Order: sequence, then structure tokens, then C-alpha cells
Amino acid sequence: MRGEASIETCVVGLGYIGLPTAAVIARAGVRVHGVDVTQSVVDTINRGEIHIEEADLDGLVHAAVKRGLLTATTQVRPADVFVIAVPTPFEKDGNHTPDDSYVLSAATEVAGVLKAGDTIILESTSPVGTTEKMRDLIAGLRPDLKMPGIAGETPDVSIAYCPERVLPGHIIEELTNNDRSIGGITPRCARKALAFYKRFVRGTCVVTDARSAEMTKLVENAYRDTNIAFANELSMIADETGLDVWEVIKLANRHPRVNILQPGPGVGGHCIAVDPWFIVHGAPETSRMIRTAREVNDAKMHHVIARAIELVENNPGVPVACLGLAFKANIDDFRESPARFVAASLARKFGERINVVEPYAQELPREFDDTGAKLVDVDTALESCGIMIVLVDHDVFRVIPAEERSHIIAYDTRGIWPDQPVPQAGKDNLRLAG
Ligand code: SAJ
Repeated sequence: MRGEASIETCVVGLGYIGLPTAAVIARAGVRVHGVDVTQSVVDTINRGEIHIEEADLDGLVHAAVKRGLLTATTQVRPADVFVIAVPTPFEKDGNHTPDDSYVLSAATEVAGVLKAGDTIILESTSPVGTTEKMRDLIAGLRPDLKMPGIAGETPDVSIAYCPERVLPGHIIEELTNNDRSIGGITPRCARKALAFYKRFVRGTCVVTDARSAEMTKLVENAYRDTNIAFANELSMIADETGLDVWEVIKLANRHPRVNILQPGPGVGGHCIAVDPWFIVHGAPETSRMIRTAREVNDAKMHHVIARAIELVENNPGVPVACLGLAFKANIDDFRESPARFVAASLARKFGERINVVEPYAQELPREFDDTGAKLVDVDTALESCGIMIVLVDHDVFRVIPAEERSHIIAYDTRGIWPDQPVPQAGKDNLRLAG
């Protein structure tokens, strides 16, 4: 933008959030060094190509690399602003303990090149207090630099927490237009981060403190998880009582202050099924509803598996098609996907009777090896399968006309075929609505 000082940015982590963020920053004319631990990712980006699927990202990265505004390396380089966008998974202890080691190792690398006047921004979804923990780590590594929020010192650097809130499939548009929380360790840190985001964000940037911004990010996803759990619980109640959950939700949502979300085979992805646990971990005694919502959504996946097994066993010899592996509609992301888990469970149990339809997959994931299950296209499934289990609401499944599927028995966990004939009473599993 005209009139702004030229700055250099270093974005650490070039995944689903880091790469689009780097590309959008570069589009605003800011020079970006992207850093990733994986050499093949770095090489791909330096060729002007991308390693993930995301609408409009390839053109943006290609243009940024061509203009010399985006370069990728495996090493953190000196910059004016550092943006950390690395994963925060769970520890492998089975207790949903947040693993902040990637954040702290990125911060350690940044500390090595940090100079007075720099700004460090953490974007990774993180437990409350992580930004201060990062500050304390850097303070220990760089005693020559004064850190913000430590009494009596005028800081040399600024540190802030600024979470993204973008929806996969719409990342570029949402990175630019969504409002953002800008949480400084001090108000001065927030102002520094604000000036940075103003360069490429059109949405309103709301300034707050780092801990509030950390909690806000977790709350947003816990809110959605809780609301999906309500829908999933309703679907299991409807199953038990023989009601059509889609009809009930449709009617209830005509109330001006009711907006129930849609049931499905469980909740997947890397955010909604993960972030609520960060709240539970920080306040285990008081976060009862948030924990229960997680448990309900996980239970829904096991409910779907049990119902699907019942359906397949009640129809001996009939070939089965599982529709979808992605964690949600119209994307190619199969990580942490309940659909994939359900389909793989059925493949292990029923072997070659199981066909998987996933237009976004070139091959089946490894857990399907040696099961006998096959990847087929929609038409093959319609011709050869008598049972269809809808696990993902991809548009390509939604638009299959009723007459093309009138011969099949459907277990529609997404409610995409409201016109599917309801099978005979007495077969409970066929009355399933969710
Ligand atoms: N789902 C349902 N029923 C619904 C809505 C969603 O079963 O009515 C399921 C989806 O099928 C999927 C899961 O929930 O398995 C999550 O999908 P999603 O579309 O709700 O969310 P994500 O994980 O793609 O992205 C979320 C978003 N958060 C919120 O909407 C509050 C996004 O804005 C965040 O930036 C993102 O998490 C993140 O990175 O944290």
C-alpha cells in the first residue's frame, strides 16, 4: 500500500493456514520468507506451485513467487514481522493434552534471529497462556532483548496472538474479509500487530489482550462443536424413537430464534474436534458441557458404524457403497475424518463387499490395504451396489436424481436425499435419519 514503510515478513509453517497467509501478505506487496521443515514443500513453493488444495491459492502463490515477493526456505531468516502458523496437536498420552512443542520450537528459531523493533505474531490455535509462555522462552534465550509485559521494562520487541478463523475451501476470501482478534501481550504489542494486519485484512481488526484472543479462538470452535453435538444427539434420539430428524430440525428452525445445525457421521477436521479439548484441559472441572459435546460427537461416529453394520448384515451379499471420505463437503482433506473412519471400519469387517466413492481421492488411504475394498466412481456404485451409506455431502452425491437411486437402500447420515423412499417398517436400521 502506498505510504507504508517496506517490511520483511517471515511466516513459519507453510501448511493450510501458513501458505495462504504468506500468499495474501505477499499479494499486498510485502516481501515474505516462508519457512517449512519439509524440503519438498519448500521446493514446490519455490517452483510457484502448491502442495495443498485450496481455491485460488495456486494462482496467488504462482504470482507471488514470480514477482519475487515469496520465497521458501527450511531456515528462519531475519525479518521485521514473524508469523508463526505451526500445528498444535495433542500429546500422544491419550488424554487430549495440548502439544505446544511445535510452537515453542518455532519460537526458539525466531529467537535466534530476533532484533530490537521486531514483532512476533502467533497464529496457531493454542491453549490460553501459550503466547506468554513463548515470550518467557524467548526472554530466556535472548537476555539482551527486553520482552513485553515484564514489569518496569520498555520492550524491544512486540508479541501478539492473532488467530485465523477461515473455513477450508474459502481460505483466501475469508483471510481477507473476516474480522480478526488482535491480542497483544501489551496494548503497544497489539497496536504493532494491528498495523501489520491492516496491510492485508479488509475485515475489522479488534484489539484485545493475548489471553482473551487465545480463548476466543477456542470458544468459537467449541461453540460450533456444541451446536453440532446438539444436532447429533437429536439424530440419535430420532433414531431411537423412529422420527425423521431432518424434518424435526427443518420445522424447529422456522422459529425465529432457533437455528439447529445438521447431524452427520461425527465431527472431523483439525479444529472443531480438537480445540474444545484445549479448554477442557485448562479447566477440567468447569467445562462439563464442552467435554460432553465432544463425547456426543465422537459417540455419533460409533453409532453410525453400529447402524451401518446392522444394515449390511441384514442384507447378506448385497454390495455396499460408502459415499465420501473427506471430513466435510467438497474438499479433498481426509485427515481426522469420521467418514474415512466409518468406511475403513466397514471395509475391515466386510472386505470386498465395500466400495468407496470419493471423487477427491486418487487411491484409498493405507488403512484400506488388504481389506478388499475398492475405490469406484459414482456411476459404477449406482450400477453395482444395492446399499449406499452417505458419509459426506459432496455436491456430486447430492445431485444424484431420485430415479437413479430408487433401487438402492440408503443410510443417509447427511440428509442429502430427503426424497429417498423410506423402506419398510420393521427394519429399524432402514428408518435411520441421521
Ligand atoms: N459439521 C456437521 N454439521 C454441521 C456443520 C459441520 O456435522 O452442521 C461437521 C463437518 O462435516 C466437519 C466438522 O463439522 O466434519 C467441521 O466442519 P466445519 O465446516 O464446521 O468447520 P472446519 O473445521 O472446516 O472449520 C472450523 C471453522 N470454525 C467455525 O466455524 C467456528 C473455521 O472458521 C475455523 O477457522 C476453523 O475451524 C479453524 O481453523 O479453527
